[in-house]
Amino acid sequence: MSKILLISTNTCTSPIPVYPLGIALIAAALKKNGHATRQFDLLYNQENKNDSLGRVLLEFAPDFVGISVRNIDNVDSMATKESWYLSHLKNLVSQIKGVCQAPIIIGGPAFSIMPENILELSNADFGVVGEGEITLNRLIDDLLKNKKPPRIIYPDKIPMETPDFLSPQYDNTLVNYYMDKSGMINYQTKRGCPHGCNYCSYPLIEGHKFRKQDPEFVVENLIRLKKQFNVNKLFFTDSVFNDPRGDYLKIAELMIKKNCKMEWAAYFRPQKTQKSELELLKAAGLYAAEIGSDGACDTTLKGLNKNFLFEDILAFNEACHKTAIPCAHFFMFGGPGETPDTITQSLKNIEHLKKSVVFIFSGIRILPRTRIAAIAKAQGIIDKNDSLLQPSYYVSPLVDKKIMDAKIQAAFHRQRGRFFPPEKGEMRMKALQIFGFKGLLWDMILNIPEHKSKYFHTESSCKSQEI
Ligand code: B12
Ligand code: SF4
Repeated sequence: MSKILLISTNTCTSPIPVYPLGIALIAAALKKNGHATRQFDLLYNQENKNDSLGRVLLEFAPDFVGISVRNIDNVDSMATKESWYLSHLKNLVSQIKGVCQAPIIIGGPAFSIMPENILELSNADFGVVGEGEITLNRLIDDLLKNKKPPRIIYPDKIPMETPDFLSPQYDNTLVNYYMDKSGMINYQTKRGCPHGCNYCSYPLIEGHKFRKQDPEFVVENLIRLKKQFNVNKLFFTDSVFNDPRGDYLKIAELMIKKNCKMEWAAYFRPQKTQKSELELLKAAGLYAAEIGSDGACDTTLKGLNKNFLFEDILAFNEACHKTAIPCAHFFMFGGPGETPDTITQSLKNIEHLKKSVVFIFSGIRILPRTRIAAIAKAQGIIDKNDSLLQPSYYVSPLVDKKIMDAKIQAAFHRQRGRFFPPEKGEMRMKALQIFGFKGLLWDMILNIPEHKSKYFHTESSCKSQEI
């Protein structure tokens, strides 16, 4: 048995602080292989100084240290605050090396997007790309047997499938902390995404095929979260919750059957979804839907390879409206095919999205190994040797970014629930947090009468009466 310290480096709190689910799953996988783990969260630690990393390293004396890196930057070309999250990584690794000699292994979604560069930047000893449950265990076994594994371990040709999935080893202190800070914990019901949107890194992190957990297993874990940790609000972190085959409905049905009584939110793809399906999801606790609309007219949707039309976005919005499910659309302006005309068209189209919140990003963060990176290279927007570690944004050569931004800003001026630049939305959410509200928070802006907490009174719903 070895001792492994797992460190989550994510200290970003915008739009909400996010429970470090990656290390909870890695901890479960290591435990299954007979190892002892300790989870250390840098965000929690920033506020609760009683447990310094140095002291934990000395007391726990790990044989291996695992570092989880979630974000590279905040993908916002208009950010005015510090928005690159890797600057402290090298320091962290050298601090650990100063205190202990355990090999340092790095992983996580950000790492998986640019493994070579982040390994070099951090000076960690090894890196694991993609899901780490099986590969990290194998790497540790190899190191214990004095084998000489490669510095970067790439995902297995055969990824984890349904029976391999584990229950996350949620940490009690961290669950309490995140319930207090953001009012929710997260759970992943499936991995992968078969859709081929041309800017998206998700299939690179999790693979190109949905790999789903058994609904019974999902709901068992949710009930455990509720019983053991008193969690009543969740975010399903799946790339796309509504898979085209409709397996997500089985989870909802089972949540109702097993009387799960939890509120939850998730990412949805605006594909044909019946009102009856949304009613089922709502009955199962869906309180807010985040919609990956991305393009606001057919030309830009095509440019992003979304494979749906603006009428699908409208129909999904309408179905959410009819079922009183608050929904938020996320759009990116400036993608391939954007022109002054498509900007005008898109802004007009967005006006039709009644009873919804809209967040707009200007330009698209170019990530390596995506199709948009190839387009950007071909169009001379980025240099072919650009590592993309520092953010570069795709903006269609057919538009002037300044004029585009000004046009969006003018269209959204003083409009309720329309957020541009993204920091405007963040400020609004932070203001709500200051008043003690918790959850995604944008859903509260909509003021949908039927949208109230069905199952319990959260601190936020009580406080809302005080304001
Ligand atoms: C769900 C999600 C959100 C939700 C989270 C809700 C919630 N309560 O959890 C919301 C909408 C809030 C959100 C916000 C943001 N997100 Co986000 N999000 C995701 C998403 C889809 C899933 C992340 C997740 O939870 N996965 C499930 C867990 C279990 O997987 P995992 O952490 O990857 O862990 C596995 C492996 O990585 C590995 N692993 C993890 N740690 C370690 C450690 C070691 C040692 C090893 C060996 C392996 C290992 O093994 C784990 C198990 O297999 C990813 C995309 C994706 N598909 O990964 C983007 C993603 C992580 N987000 C991203 C970004 C940028 C953001 C924001 C900054 C966007 C913004 N401007 O608001 C914010 C930051 C929020 C914050 N406070 O950190 C980027 C990060 C990379 C980048 N480009 O910088 C991603 C990758 C998407 C992208 N654009 O490419 N996000
Ligand atoms: S944007 Fe969404 S639907 Fe498209 S590939 Fe990425 S995760 Fe899949």
